[in-house]
Order: sequence, then C-alpha cells, then structure tokens
Amino acid sequence: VLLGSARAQQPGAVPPDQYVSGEILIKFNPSTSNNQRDGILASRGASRIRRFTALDIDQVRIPPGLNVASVVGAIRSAPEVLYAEPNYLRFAVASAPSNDPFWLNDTLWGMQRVQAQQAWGVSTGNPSVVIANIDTGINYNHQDLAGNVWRNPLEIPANNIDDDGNGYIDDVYGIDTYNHDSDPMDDRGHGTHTSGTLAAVGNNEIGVVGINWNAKVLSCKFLNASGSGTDSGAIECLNYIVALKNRGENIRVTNNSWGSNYGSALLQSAIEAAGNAGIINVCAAGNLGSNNDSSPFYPAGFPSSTILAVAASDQSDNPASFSSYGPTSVDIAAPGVSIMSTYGSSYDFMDGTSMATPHVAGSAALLASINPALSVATIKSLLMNNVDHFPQWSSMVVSAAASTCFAP
Ligand SMILES: [Ca+2]
Ligand SMILES: [Ca+2]
Ligand SMILES: [Ca+2]
Ligand SMILES: [Ca+2]
Repeated sequence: VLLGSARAQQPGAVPPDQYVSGEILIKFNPSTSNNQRDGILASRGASRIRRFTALDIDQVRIPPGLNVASVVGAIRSAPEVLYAEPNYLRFAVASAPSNDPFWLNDTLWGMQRVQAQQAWGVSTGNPSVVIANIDTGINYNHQDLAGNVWRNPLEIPANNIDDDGNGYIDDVYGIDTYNHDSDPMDDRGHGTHTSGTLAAVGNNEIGVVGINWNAKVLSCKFLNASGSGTDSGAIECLNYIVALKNRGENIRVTNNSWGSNYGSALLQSAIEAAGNAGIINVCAAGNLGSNNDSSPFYPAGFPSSTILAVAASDQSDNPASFSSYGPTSVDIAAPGVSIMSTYGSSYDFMDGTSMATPHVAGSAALLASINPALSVATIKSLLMNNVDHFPQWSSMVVSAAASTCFAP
C-alpha cells in the first residue's frame, strides 16, 4: 500500500483504540461514477460495506492486518476522493446515574432554572415537531414517554416489509445502527434520560415533565449498552434523519449527548447536512472538565453555524466541576447536575453535559413549535441571546457570561 499525502488530520497520531480496525469512511467527489469508486476501492483491496446515500458517504472494509492510517493516506491520494478517515469511536457524555431512587415533585430544578414555566405560558410544545435524539435509544414503552414517541407514519409495524422504502424494515420508532435493526429500544438508559428532558409527557399526573409537554422524539440508537458507538453509526443516523426530513417529516432538532476528542470531516459533513436541511444540532461540550478551545471535543466543536455546544451548570449557576467549556467553542450553559428524568421504566438522577444538552435542544423544539418559520440561525441566536448572565461564566462560553435561562 502506498502512502499518500495527508490532507487533513493525520490519523497516525490517533491511538488505535479510538477507531474501528479494518474500516474507513470515504466521501468521493460527487462526479465519480460507481464503477470508478469500485475500482479505486478494489485497487487497494477494499470493499464497500454500505453507502449512506443521502450524505454520499461510503463505509468501507479494508484488508485484514492493514494499518488504517496507511490505507486512509493511500485512499486520500486518489484525486476522486474528497475525504478518507478512520471510523472513529464516539462515547456517551454522562456519568453513572445516582443511586437515589426517590423522586419528588420539586426536583426538576433545571426545568425551573430555564424558566420553563414562563415558556409554557406561551407554548407547551406541538406534537407535529420532531426531535431526533441520537443516543443509546429510548424506552418507547415508558409510561411517561410513550405518548411522545415519534411513529413513522408511512411504515406498517411488524409486517417484515419496508413499507416506506427508506431501507429499513419496520422502522416504527427510529432505527438502531449499532445492532443493525429497526428497534431503538434503549439498553443503557442514557437516551431514555435525555428523551425525558426533551419531551416527557406533561400534565399527565405521572413522573416528570419535558421541556416539551408535547413533541415527538425520534430515536436513533448508535451508542451500545456500554455507551460507545462509531462515526459510521452516527453518520447512518444522520443519513436516516436527513432522508426523513427531505421526505417531509418535521424534524427540527438533533440532540447529541455524545462525542470524543477526534475531528472528522465526514461526521462534520453529516451534521452540516442536517443543518442545511433545516435542523439545529445541539451537542454536549463533554465531561472532561477541560477547555475545548485547546482540546476540542466533537461534534460539539465543529465550527458550524448549525451547532449549539452546551456546557453544564449546577444548582448555584456555577460551572459543573466535570463540565468542559470554551470561550470560543462552547456556546451556552444549561442545568446538568442532579437532573431527574425518565430512566429504565422508572426515573433517576443523572449528571452530565449530556443532561444539559436536552434542556437546550428541548427549548429549540419549543421555539419551533411557537413559530414554525424560524430558521436554524434564528433559533440559535434566540437561544444564545435570551440567557441569564453570570460572571462565573464570562470566560467559559461564547454567550459571554451566560447561563441557564432561555425562555422564549
Ligand atoms: Ca422503512
Ligand atoms: Ca413494515
Ligand atoms: Ca435494537
Ligand atoms: Ca409526566
């Protein structure tokens, strides 16, 4: 295998436990024919695993034993190739749930702090607004979520037929790109927790309430039972979401409570594709307690006008001890400590920028329900500009001394 000239981040510097061995991701120049693509792959002993057609990204298997960095370099040298990258691993951004099994009516301090009550005076959400939660899945049978779970209107359940022709058989609630099935049932709890903050059913005398009392949560599971997943899994989720959006599903927001330290032009292009389709991407800043300006965390750190990167604040409006931050790369802070939400078939507390993120993503969906005409850019600026200002945040996030209030 020839070593080509690298045009982007040199994967040789990345530890091999941070990407999938034997696989890479490629974006060809769009004018490259299928035959040319196959030829380029075949000449290096590689073969396509699948193509994410809406995003035009190929997931490719490389010969066993070959060094991923070398193959990426060689493939990049082909003039028909725009990008070739390792298939990086991504991780859920959260600590373990607390052991406290009890839930009390006044524990949703984060909901109070973002002035949800004031927002609810304007709107409690709209069941036509869809939030795509890219995570560990969702317990769609949870009594406080079931009413707000998105259902694919063109897919007939359990008939073993891909009724809507989107490539997924019986994808009623979303898909699971980790286990390669159409059942995004949560096997960890993280995604069920973020879903509850986004849109647990409100005013039903049960459990918790989401930022949206009414909205639909589409679940794309790419993180496994240990909370880790791959770029190909995330890209497949975004490909699925963009295709649904392009067909007319009213998806307005993605919630991304996950990430890692490695940049990827392809993951970025997939996020941008969602943004260009009219979907705002709300992303966790990470729980490393570090400055993302010097140690970037992705996808939160991609320089994109469609991304809102979220740090975590505590009950005193201070930065949570674990929260990463970044005066240029993190946009806003939201409650992320001792957050009560749906978990398993019950409820539990969790801490993390993962928990802060759905407070913001839920607010974005609420804005979209109040005014369906709002653009991605307008939603982002509304969220960034309607905040409480605290000096302890002044050098921590872009919204300059900002935290925790974005009632519309
Ligand atoms: Ca289908
Ligand atoms: Ca079906
Ligand atoms: Ca599954
Ligand atoms: Ca409820």
